[in-house]
Amino acid sequence: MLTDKLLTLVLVVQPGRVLLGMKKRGFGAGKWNGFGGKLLEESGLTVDTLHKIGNIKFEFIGETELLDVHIFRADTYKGVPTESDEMRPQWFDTDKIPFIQMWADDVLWFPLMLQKKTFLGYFKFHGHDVIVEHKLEEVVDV
Ligand code: 6OG
Repeated sequence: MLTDKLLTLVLVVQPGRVLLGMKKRGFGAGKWNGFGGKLLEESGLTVDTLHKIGNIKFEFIGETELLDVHIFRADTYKGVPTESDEMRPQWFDTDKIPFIQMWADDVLWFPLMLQKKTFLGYFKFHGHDVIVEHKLEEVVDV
């Protein structure tokens, strides 16, 4: 039986660039990613408006937890991106996003995010690197 685990993921996006954090420990360590709600605070930033842009469910073969990740975009922020024990923030030009060092699903939905589109997805992973099945659709509203 699969149990749902709700998670949030926030992408701070400005014209031509996106803020990512290098996850230093825990789930997804060694990968660049957006920020979990708590990690955004820990990285020295606050955001005013979060636009809900997507929902992706992740299944990992052999594991009983289904990650139900709610994805938000922030176009403005306050504060200075600051390294914490968990995350090292860095801006990337949108044509130089380090997909090689990111979760394998990101290369598929980041283009939708950058075009300010909304989407629903499902990804089934074998281990942490291989996608064996996926669905991704643009929707009018999430
Ligand atoms: P914490 O352990 O930091 O929550 N997350 C994923 N993000 C992407 N881009 N792809 C995935 O593919 C992900 N699986 C989880 C959700 C983990 C953070 O990582 C995100 C959370 O923001 C499998 O609390």
